[in-house]
Amino acid sequence: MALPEQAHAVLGHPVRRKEDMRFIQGRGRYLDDIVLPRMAYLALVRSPYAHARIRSIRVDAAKAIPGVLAVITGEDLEELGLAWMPTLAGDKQMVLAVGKVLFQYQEVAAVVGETREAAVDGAQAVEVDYEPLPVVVDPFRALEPDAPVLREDREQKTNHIWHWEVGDREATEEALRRSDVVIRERIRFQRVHPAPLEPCGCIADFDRITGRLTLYVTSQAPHAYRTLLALVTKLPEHMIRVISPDIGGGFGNKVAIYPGYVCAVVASMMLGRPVKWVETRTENLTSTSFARDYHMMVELGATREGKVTALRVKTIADHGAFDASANPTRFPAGLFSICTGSYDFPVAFAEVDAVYTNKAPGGISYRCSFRVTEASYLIERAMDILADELGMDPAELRRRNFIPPEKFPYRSALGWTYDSGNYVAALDRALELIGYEELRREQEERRRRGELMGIGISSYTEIVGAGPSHTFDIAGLKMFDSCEIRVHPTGKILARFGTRHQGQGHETTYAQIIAHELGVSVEDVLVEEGDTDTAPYGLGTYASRSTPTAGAAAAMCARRIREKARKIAAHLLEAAEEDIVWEEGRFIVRGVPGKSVTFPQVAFAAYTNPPPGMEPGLEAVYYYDPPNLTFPFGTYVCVVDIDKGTGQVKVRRFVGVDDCGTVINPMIVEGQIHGGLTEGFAIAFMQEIAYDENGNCLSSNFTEYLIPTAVETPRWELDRTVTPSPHHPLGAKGVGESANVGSPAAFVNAVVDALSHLGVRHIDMPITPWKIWRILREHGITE
Ligand code: PCD
Repeated sequence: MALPEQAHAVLGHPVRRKEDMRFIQGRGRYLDDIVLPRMAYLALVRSPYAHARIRSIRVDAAKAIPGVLAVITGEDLEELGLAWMPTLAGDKQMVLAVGKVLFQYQEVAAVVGETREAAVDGAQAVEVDYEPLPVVVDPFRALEPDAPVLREDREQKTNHIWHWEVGDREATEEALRRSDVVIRERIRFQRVHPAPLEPCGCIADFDRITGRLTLYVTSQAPHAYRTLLALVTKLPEHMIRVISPDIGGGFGNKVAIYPGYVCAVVASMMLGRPVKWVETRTENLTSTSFARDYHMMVELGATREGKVTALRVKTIADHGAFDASANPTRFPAGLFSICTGSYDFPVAFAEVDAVYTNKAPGGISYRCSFRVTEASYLIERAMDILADELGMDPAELRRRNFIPPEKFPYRSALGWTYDSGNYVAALDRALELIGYEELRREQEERRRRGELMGIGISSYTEIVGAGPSHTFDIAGLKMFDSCEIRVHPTGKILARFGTRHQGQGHETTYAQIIAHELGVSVEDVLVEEGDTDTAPYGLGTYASRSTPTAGAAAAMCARRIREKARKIAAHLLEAAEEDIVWEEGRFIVRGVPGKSVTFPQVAFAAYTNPPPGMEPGLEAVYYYDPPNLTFPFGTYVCVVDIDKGTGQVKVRRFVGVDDCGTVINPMIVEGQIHGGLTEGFAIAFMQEIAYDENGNCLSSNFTEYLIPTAVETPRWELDRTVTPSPHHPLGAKGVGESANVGSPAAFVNAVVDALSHLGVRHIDMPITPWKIWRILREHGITE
């Protein structure tokens, strides 16, 4: 029997995305496409104030509006014990405001209507009497002893949330004292927000007869939602079914549980009808999880020859009104301790203090494995500042300090064991592609002519793929992931996972892994995710963990299937099991040419002719707990030209060399990097969730919070190196977030490089033309 053509060539090939058949034909089934019989709609009343006491809420006028079915306030939820809910960070958050509001756009009441219009009209008719309170938007001000205490619900009467530190404080201070050179800089990673095409939403469908709750929800982690809902609502977990339908982008925005979901569940239980809540773009930008907002003070020591000696970082983390980040329990500041980056630091010390302010809650990981982006930006910026201080080429400084390839597995000063890396190779390839030497010559020449051109490098290292479960959990749930494979008698396969893609292409890449392991074609494998009734338990898709965890589970599960298949093959080939070898996607008898069976033949036998005594069928499930995280890396090089008249920065070229170990699908990986670079570009030059001094959000829609279009977006020139992960069954590392993590520093380094001869050392993002124009004016370059 001839083998399917793709069988041996699936892994590492640009297999077209199976899911695109429905996506590009408008046949995706997103949350708002789902319409259930008798479905009602929910809208939220939100606070216009950033800090105010609630004197009263009057709902009569709202209830009188035709089509309004119910109005729910914080007091109603209090009776159910649901006015507050736990956050994934171990804090608690108001579902609907009780007593006071803590940020503009906070959820104050929920109105359910027959139609979306009725719900919105009802929400507008709810009358809330507010007494404004003093507002704190600056986290430094929030820490002052006389600052108003925002969270009166807490025992601790300050705005300080927690302190976290790692590393050797004394040794680091000592090393800094002894260093020839120490650079110090205050670096801010501004507040930003993911902008998925589809905002967040849900349909809660409580069936009063069966007592079952079905929650359709835009969730990156459906199983975690089910368990947490069971714990919070006290509904038995088997009576809850969470379904994540097609999701139009997640980017970390769809990990947390939002007040709207809880309100929809309560409303559905009250009314005995399905209730849909879908937020607007403004609601998304102003109230769901923001990202970053780190104020970092960095000190980096070095010898005069440019060998780094110590790194110390002190960070103030602005969490807004509630700490609603989604970090592993042991790591309140996420994986920020990867801040030593790609460099061989003998000692380091990092500390983070988290603070409440009158801003939207969160602190989530927007395309970032738990605060890796902040860490990577910090170290890549600091290395450039050091190079400037030493008068050394930034590429040369990096080269001198990289962890050398022979030192892997490498234990970092802050305690991580990096699995594998070859940083020099990625840097060299990137410099070669961009023509670095030539560009430096050109820059000198242009400077002589008074033109502004800069080259920026970022040699990032990430840490992705949490677990291992002994160190990683979210809200107590251990971080591993799973795969279940069912082989049907004709050899066709249904595979289910605990993860949930949001556009990443799992339906294709997981199929590639299984096809590779079992010698079948990609078309023969159907991948399903997102339904807690059918999928094995897993912690979901974020932090670039799917390939490192569920991807590994897919390979291990397929190998488990293959072990049973080998026994069946031995039976079919009338040979001893030891003599059966798996070669090029079929079982052959060692030393007997021509005697072989294919996987589908074995599958058929599993149901029609199993060996005597063997349990029939061919199914397996595998829970994969990774032994370590994976550490992807790469080098980005960016060339910019600055227009002296307008301050406009033009990205002339951008080269990216990424290394995510073994690549499963190069086309998908390239797409991931394009997306991440475009986001990094937007963060560097365009985006900030900003507030005025009264806590009014100044970035509540896409005319203020800018999204780059094809017109602004530079052309990305990509290449890769391949340094497999030694502990992943396929050698693969995560890649989904790499470009967002690594690129902001490349852009900023390029701009600062263009201006460094003027004495400019650092510019905080977003680097708008206005900022640059002002700098140029200060230096008398522009009128
Ligand atoms: N891959 C391959 N190879 C390798 C790796 C990887 O091929 N080596 C591929 C896979 O399979 C898939 C992808 O690629 O498909 C990705 O992967 P990963 O890295 O593993 O990751 P995941 O887990 O899957 O995912 C996640 C990510 C994240 S995290 C984010 S943000 C973003 C990214 O992903 N998001 C998104 N990307 C994306 N895309 C899209 N389209 N959409 C979206 O939403 Mo977070 O934490 O959540 O923040």
